[in-house]
Amino acid sequence: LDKAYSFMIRLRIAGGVVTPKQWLVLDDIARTYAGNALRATTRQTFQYHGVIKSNLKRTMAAIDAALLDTIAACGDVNRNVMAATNPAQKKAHKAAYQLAKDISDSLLPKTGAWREIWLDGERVVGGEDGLEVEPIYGRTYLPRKFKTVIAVPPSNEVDIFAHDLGFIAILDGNNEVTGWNVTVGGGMGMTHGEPDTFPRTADVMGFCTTEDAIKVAEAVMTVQRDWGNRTNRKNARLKYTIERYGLDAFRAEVEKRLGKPLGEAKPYTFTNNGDRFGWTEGDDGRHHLTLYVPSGRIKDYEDGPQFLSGLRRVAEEHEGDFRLTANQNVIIANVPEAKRAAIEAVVDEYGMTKGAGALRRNSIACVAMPTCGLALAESERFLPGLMDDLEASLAKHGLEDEEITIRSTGCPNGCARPFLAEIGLVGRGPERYHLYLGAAFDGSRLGKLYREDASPAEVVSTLDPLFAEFAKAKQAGEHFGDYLIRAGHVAKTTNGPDFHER
Ligand code: SRM
Ligand code: SF4
Repeated sequence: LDKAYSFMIRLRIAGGVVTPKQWLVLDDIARTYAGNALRATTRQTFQYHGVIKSNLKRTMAAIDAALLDTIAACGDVNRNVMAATNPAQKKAHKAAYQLAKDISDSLLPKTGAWREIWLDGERVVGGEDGLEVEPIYGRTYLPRKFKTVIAVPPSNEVDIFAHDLGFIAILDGNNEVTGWNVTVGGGMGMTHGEPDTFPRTADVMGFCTTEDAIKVAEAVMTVQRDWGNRTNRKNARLKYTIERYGLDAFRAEVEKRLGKPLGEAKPYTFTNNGDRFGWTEGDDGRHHLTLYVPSGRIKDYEDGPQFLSGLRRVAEEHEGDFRLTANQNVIIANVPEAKRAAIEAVVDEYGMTKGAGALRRNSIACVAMPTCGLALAESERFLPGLMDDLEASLAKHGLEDEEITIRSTGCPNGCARPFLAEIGLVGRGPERYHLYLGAAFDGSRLGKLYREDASPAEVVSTLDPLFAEFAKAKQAGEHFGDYLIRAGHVAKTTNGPDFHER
């Protein structure tokens, strides 16, 4: 008898756009092989948990039948490419989504191994020594994972500064994209007690046209392929390469490979890194409904929202599409006026949530226990209870409507991008969290370690007096993270190397 191994499967869904037809297949897979749950991730895709080994091939075949795959969802390659979801900015979203798809396709490993292994495809024929040679990745792929995102201001919902490579849409007065600012060298992961490892916000490196964007992506990735550290995985992400060589040298090499200089970066403004909830109307008259899905866990909750069944019902009659957001939420997008009431009725019937309190609306928790082997503490199962207590504390100080970002992870790998939340909680051990404060509400600045190894109760008792003070002293429009810096509670982090300085 073989052991009862079970697996996590992660899909590749560039830009997080899923058709109703695909949704129904993904739902079937969840019901048949994956414990009746779909997990929307912080990279706009889905994971299945608990797929037993003997069902792996069947699950992959079903994924393939939905015209989806899991290629490059993991590994030292360009991962799922994210794009801004705002369907209300139709033209800009279309351009961002197109670029995400094009980059995803062009940086995708060309190997046929996935089909060979999972779908009994034709045997992969390699070079002289039988090994396949990838046109971009070569024989040794990248030194480490590589992540690309596309943002459309004013929303920074994709957290552009958290990723290796980013493109910020530069819009003209008609909301048309005139080109892209290029960002490089962001990343979240670090190791506790190892100050040589740190999260870092990306630098804005220059500007390019849509025509050049794929070549720019290729150039950035291949410089990292050739310059990245291959002897120490903890120092291998692009953020460390840029720290080692300097941005100027990195840009010069990218321009050399591109065959032309990048343009001067153009002005842009971000306002927030969360989602919009409830209904919005697009510039083409279509309607879009963002649902709040706690930690992206789409299932039928006992005595709670019936997300799995409800979204299945929506998919059965929906003519538009679904969009997964980088904050683990789901948008029922492109609903014609005539269908809006019917969708609304299904959402209500199944108790799906069109919003939540201000803190919850701005929350993300990574999976952590029980499935993540790297978790040092709870996260997805811990954050809701903590938020109950924090919401009570905020209400006590009249701050219940204050938009404050909060994110938790079970370890410092940073899968919920906690260092870019105004309240960041990072697991240290059972019931112990480092508390990071002072990040920017628009996702442009990292927080700082404020309190070490706090229990959940200590997190609340630490934040309560800060909320009280903030309620009294905040200036008009001032966010919590900015206030804490102005009041001298935490020092400002400027980039990454100064992240550990207190
Ligand atoms: Fe992550 C590893 C879950 C987004 C940084 N991440 C893992 C693994 C696969 C654990 C493992 O290697 O054994 C986790 C699986 C847990 C489980 O039980 O499902 C895991 N990461 C997730 C997800 C599901 C979190 C979520 O709750 O939504 C996200 C899936 C992304 C996707 O769909 O592709 C997820 N991970 C992220 C992000 C955020 C992002 O990409 O926007 C980050 C920080 C950004 C970055 O990469 O810098 C992130 N995950 C990591 C790292 C640390 C990387 C580093 O540079 O140090 C690891 C560990 C590693 O790579 O060695 C990791
Ligand atoms: Fe696991 Fe750590 Fe990522 Fe959370 S942050 S999912 S605990 S690897």
